[in-house]
Amino acid sequence: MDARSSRQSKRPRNLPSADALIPSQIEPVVEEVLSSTPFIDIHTHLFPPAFGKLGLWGIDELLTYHYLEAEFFRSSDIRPERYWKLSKREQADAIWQVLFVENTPISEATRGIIAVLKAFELPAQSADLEEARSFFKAQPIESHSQRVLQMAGVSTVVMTNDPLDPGEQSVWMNGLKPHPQFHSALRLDRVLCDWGGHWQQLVKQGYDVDAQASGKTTREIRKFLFDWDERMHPVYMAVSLPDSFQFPEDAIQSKLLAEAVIPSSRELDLPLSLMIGVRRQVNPRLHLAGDAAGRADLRALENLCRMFPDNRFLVSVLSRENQHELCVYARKFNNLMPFGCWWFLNNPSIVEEITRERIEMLGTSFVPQHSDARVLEQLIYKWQNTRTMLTRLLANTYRLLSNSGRGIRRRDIERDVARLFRSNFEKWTRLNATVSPLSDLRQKGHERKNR
Ligand code: FIX
Ligand code: ZN
Repeated sequence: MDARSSRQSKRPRNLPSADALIPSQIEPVVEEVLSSTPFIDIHTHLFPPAFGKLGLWGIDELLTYHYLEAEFFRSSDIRPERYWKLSKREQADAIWQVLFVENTPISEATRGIIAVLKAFELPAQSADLEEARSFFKAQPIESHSQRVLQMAGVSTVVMTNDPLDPGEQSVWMNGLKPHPQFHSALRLDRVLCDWGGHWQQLVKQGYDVDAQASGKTTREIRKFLFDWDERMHPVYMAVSLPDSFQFPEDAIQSKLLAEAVIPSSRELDLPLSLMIGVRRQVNPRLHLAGDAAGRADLRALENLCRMFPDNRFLVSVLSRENQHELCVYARKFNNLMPFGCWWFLNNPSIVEEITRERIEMLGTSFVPQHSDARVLEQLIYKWQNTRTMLTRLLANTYRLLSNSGRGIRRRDIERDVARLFRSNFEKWTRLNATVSPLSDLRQKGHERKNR
């Protein structure tokens, strides 16, 4: 058979394959796949019940989230100093009154509270919080936390675990049974961003380090990291960095990164997560709500990716202006995995812009979102919003592809969604070896949807 007749006997090349979706099916299938695929939430500040009071949940914690506190001070005359003296319950009442009763909750964070109330069939317009309070009070935390993960469509969350946090330290030191759904991340802000304020804590833990990071210090920090790796089994090491971050530079931070953290994460085969662009405490009166964002010089990231090609970097940048550069660097360095729309970026308009840009420049080789949840039930609205936005965006992306001549099948969508929200991360971390097969998880996702 000559080449021409062989071509004629096949399906014409420019026709989509037989199982391709027709345009009107694309969006419903994308929605279905997104909702039945359990996501991995790769960065949160949540804890499982074994951490006791460190794990935040319930209506008072939801309302006193620092995102809402920042908004509260814009609409209330109460001075921060007075607010901090109130009990948690009084603070929550004040925020409810100002942001939900006296004003319409249209901001992203206030709308999130409404979505959580709705998810539990609680009133969203009452004058007080009594019904919500008694509902949460009646929930046993173990089953409640599993239910929330299920409602959020999340199989696994990654915590933020600081080995120098006094509250956490004792939990880890007393030996902890690993939780199947809460994985740890070894957070190194105190070590890397404020060595002067924390080196003595390492001394107390038995390491021979000094204030100038001289002598044996970097070797001892490596030992410290190995010991904590043994204790926590983290899925990555992490640090948040200011907009002024530079690497390399003549500073203790650079030395600790280059001689202790980066070699250890390589030897332990752990990625290093860098969250760049936070300006801590520009308004200390607002406590946790007092941090801001700044544009960073991503040449520091370029240097890290080039100088350490055998290390894997998970990277989120806080400034909107840095997002395009981050995509460009990800195209240059395959040891760089962009992730999430962090903090002030986690608003539908900005998430949409950033995610579209990433799809256009990186295909499916990034992790679109993490929740950064601090309060358990936030998982519900944050992941609901991500799924709503992604449905629109992915459906549009597939329609463009379909118009360009490549039919899109359900299994293509399933593979892409699994890659974006699971396997990119699994491949980079130890989760790879420990999670259940996606087919089992998807089945559970279907069960969730059909309940
Ligand atoms: O450094 C971080 O991990 C930040 O996400 C938080 O500290 C920040 O306060 C936050 O909650 C942002 O969403
Ligand atoms: Zn965070």
